[in-house]
Amino acid sequence: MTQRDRTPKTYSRTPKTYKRTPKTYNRLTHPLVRDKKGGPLRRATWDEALAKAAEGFRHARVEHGPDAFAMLSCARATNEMNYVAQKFTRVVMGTNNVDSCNRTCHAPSVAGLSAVFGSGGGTSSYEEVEHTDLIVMWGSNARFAHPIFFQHVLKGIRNGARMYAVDPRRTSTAEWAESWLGPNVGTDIPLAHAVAREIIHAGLHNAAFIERATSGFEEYRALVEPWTLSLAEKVTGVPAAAIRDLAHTYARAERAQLCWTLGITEHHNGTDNVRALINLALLTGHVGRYGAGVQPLRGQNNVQGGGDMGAIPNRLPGFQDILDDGHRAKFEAAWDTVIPPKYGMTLTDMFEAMRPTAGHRSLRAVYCIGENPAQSEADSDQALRRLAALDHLVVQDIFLTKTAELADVVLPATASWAETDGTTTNSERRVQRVRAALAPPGEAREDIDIICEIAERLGHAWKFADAESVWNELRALSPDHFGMTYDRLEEQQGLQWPCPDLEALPSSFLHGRLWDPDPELRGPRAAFGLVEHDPPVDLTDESYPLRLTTGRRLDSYNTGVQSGGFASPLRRGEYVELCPEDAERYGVVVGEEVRVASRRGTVVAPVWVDPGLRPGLAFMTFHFPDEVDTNALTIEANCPIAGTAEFKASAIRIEKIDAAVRS
Ligand SMILES: Nc1nc2c(c(=O)[nH]1)N[C@H]1C(S)=C(S)[C@@H](COP(=O)(O)OP(=O)(O)OC[C@H]3O[C@@H](n4cnc5c(=O)[nH]c(N)nc54)[C@H](O)[C@@H]3O)O[C@H]1N2
Ligand SMILES: Nc1nc2c(c(=O)[nH]1)N[C@H]1C(S)=C(S)[C@@H](COP(=O)(O)OP(=O)(O)OC[C@H]3O[C@@H](n4cnc5c(=O)[nH]c(N)nc54)[C@H](O)[C@@H]3O)O[C@H]1N2
Ligand SMILES: [Mo]
Repeated sequence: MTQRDRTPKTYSRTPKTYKRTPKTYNRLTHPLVRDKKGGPLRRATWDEALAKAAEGFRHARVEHGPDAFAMLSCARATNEMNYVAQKFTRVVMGTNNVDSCNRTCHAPSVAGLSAVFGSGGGTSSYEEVEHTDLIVMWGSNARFAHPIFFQHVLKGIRNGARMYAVDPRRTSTAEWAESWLGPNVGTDIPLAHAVAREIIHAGLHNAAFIERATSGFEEYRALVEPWTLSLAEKVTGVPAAAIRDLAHTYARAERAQLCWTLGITEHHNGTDNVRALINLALLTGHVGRYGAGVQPLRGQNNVQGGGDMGAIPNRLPGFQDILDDGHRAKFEAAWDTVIPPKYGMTLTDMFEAMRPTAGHRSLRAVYCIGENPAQSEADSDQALRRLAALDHLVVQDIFLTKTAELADVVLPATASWAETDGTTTNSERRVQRVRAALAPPGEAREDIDIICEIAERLGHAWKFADAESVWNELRALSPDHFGMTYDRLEEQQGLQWPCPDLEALPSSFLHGRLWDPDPELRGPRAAFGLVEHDPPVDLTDESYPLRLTTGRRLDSYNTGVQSGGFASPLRRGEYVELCPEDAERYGVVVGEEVRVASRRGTVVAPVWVDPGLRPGLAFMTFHFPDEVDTNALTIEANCPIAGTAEFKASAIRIEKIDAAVRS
């Protein structure tokens, strides 16, 4: 293992000094309303809560126009619920302002893949990593964050595949890799460009594929030419020999899977990072064949499906462009409405439009279904202030989140998992059925029913007998989903899109067309992305000398609402993780509380020591924001193409808390 000279990982037990008690979340069992801003939330009947929710939305639309409204749709809920949520936004409220947490994670993957291949899905299936020769996990800790996918990876390794990991931290995933490359945070473009240059100089690129199926190769060759192995070593910190080895191994592999996640996307230039990786697949022809492909592993159980259902500001259901007159006309006829011929606001735009100081606070009313932006947005203090300043905030959730605590109306929903019928779509584009097995707690109601009740109060009586009738409305409007009836989904244990045919089974991988000898059937060329290195926005300096990167642990989930509330022997709570050298340098020990400061905020967190980190690099999760609000530290520097924030790169300092001051 390259860069593996560091001492092996040791996990000490949770130190006794960790005294913070977990906040407990109980399921929401009845609606809540707030009579006036600043007042308390009180119990209400469904009728009262729904009427108040609807009246606030009506008021915003009448007083400030359709774009004063925005919907945050739930990436954990079903496809059917996401379809209804975007329909509510477009038909009832007359705007395309609908988005979800896809914006905070894989929007750059969707933007990058769409720009190159015309569609935003990962190109391969899970089973293909079992039948490939090389798996590269780039900026992805799948062992922790995608344990089911990782089972397929392990099977692939058992079948003889090699695995490489590219991550600044020697993660649990890297432990399984044959080779670990540890670049400095935010240097993936130089690393990818150096890999490309080495492949070209060694004559290992796939000239026939490049000639037939791609465009922009000569410009790309010129762009990567300065990135020699030694320059790349200097910028990325990865030894030249390891870069050379990755280049040769990737180019020589018969079939290779390039998988990435947030280590690539959560940067101010996330889409450029994605393009830099796709370039490598184009250069070697590792795409459009069984076992070879590019795969962003999506985050939430249905974040792929939410986007496919049109719960994004630029696409109608079935990934159909809103700016296309023909697509709009089809939906306008089906829904008897007029769809604004412009893209709506992304989640990032929404927070900008909420700014109370902006003079024209253009966004006034938000319907937030199953998202917790008060704790998941970068620079969370700012996000909280903006949410609190809205005229009307309706939160529909299964728990009373920090976001719900700010709401004017709180609506208790059923959980998509085990309490709801419908479908969800995973990272390999596979649509699968979910079924209600448990009764909802208290008065909680299904997400779809609640949205339809509000729609009805605003003059749109939609009659959906069940989830299947929503799905059939979608199927009639989305050619990619037309062939997936509930009966077939049941029979086949799920189907992958595109599935336009009621009989034929869909292909497990995308873009096989690129290999077709017939230029007509081959379709548009895949373009190399001419992207340049651009280091993180939040620079380290004398005052903020440490690079903080944030991410996940196996035992907890996102803002912790669904995983953090119970005391479990597994629960470690939040720490600021440092390498042994830095712990020694700052004179701090495991369990000792320290002040962690960035240019945006300060938190107090106990120290953890992880030899998988290197000097100058610190790590925190965002799983326990009620105890340590990590996002008070992160920077809201967004990718201009996808709107994703640079959660992966903040500059911080660690301060010892003087024992005398503390007591
Ligand atoms: N257990 C668990 N599983 C989850 C979740 C959870 O909260 N808990 N959340 C789900 C969600 S929403 C998502 S989006 C996925 C996310 O899944 P992942 O993206 O795998 O998770 P992260 O830990 O956020 O980030 C992955 C890695 O990026 C690395 N990284 C940081 N900066 C850089 C960089 O500049 N370059 C490179 N190459 N790597 C870098 C980090 O060290 C980290 O190991 O996980 C999903 N699965
Ligand atoms: N520092 C830092 N911050 C990050 C990230 C990072 O890596 N570092 N990652 C970002 C990423 S990738 C993501 S995806 C976001 C996640 O950000 P959010 O989506 O805001 O956070 P979650 O904790 O996943 O919130 C999920 C909510 O959905 C509710 N819910 C679950 N199921 C249902 C259902 O069926 N119906 C309804 N109505 N509600 C339901 C839960 O109760 C919970 O309140 O965080 C982002 N923030
Ligand atoms: Mo995510």
